[in-house]
Amino acid sequence: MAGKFKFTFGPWNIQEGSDPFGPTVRKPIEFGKKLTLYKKMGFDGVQFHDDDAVPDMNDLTSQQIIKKATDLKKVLNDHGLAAEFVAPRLWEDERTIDGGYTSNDSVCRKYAIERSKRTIDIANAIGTDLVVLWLAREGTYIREAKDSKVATERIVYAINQMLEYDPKIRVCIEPKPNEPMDHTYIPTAGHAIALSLLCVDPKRIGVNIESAHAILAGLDPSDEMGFALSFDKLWTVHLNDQNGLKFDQDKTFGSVDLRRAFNQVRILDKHDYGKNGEWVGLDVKAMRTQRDDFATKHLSNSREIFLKLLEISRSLNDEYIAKYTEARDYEELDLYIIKSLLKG
Ligand code: XLS
Ligand code: MG
Repeated sequence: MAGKFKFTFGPWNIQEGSDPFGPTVRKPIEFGKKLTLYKKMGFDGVQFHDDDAVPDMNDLTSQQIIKKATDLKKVLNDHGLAAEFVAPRLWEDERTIDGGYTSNDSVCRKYAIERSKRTIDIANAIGTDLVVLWLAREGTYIREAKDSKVATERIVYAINQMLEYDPKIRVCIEPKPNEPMDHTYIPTAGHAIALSLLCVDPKRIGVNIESAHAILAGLDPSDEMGFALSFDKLWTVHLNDQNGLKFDQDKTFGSVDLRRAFNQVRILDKHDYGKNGEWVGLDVKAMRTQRDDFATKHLSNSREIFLKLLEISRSLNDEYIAKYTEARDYEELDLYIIKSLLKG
């Protein structure tokens, strides 16, 4: 019997609806209020960017950052919530305009590494050993601007600095092929795992598969998950959905392609994802049209859809599946899966 899944999301998943073409359309919800919503919606863990945990951290000393993060840990405890991971937000500062670890400016690269060390301090203070790296601007708009071999070496160097800074910290790469960049250097799970082999302690590097990011790379998210699982490197997931090759939509899980969502749930369940404490993260965004009073439904609905698909997956008759695959009758298998999804 597969384990019971536990769910997380980040405070950025409840947002005010701004997009590149228009301002916010909903009132901000303060962080403390967001924390009260987690348990009500069936979520037990919180994912953080470093400055979600400690706002304005660039204006604080390391000691002040640790103190604020330690205070946050008490607040999380009061709400019965655990911190899943912390991710350095390396895409908003003026020193990361050209990327963080791969910037062409050595002063900016140094900033990115120092900032990542503060992220590790925050992770330790709020009780998690996991740091997620979404390598947002580690790429180029034009090929000639950066050298991809040097860029890869610079990412390895930065990760090594983090691994050496803290011998217990684990680093989890969240691949994405594009946006905000034209192309990024670590677009898939395969790239992330290959990169880990160049680092000083490959065992402490894993992968966070985000459904939409895999789809943008032209891949099936469940295959990306299976690949990472076969290396024991699937340490967290960011489930959502994506309608074709366009900007990163972060749609409600299963809302575009139910079968694709089903296969993600199935591969996780089949291989006991969660047995080492891994969480199911839902990196989803409310539609801009959603009113203030129901702007969290994308989260509770995504969780509900996950659990419904789990039920369907567990109800499948393995004998039928074995029979159809042995006979190489994939048409019949296809129909069986479609009918099961329709019934569910
Ligand atoms: C962006 C990512 C980002 C990371 C955490 O697509 O979802 O928010 O998950 O840094
Ligand atoms: Mg994500």
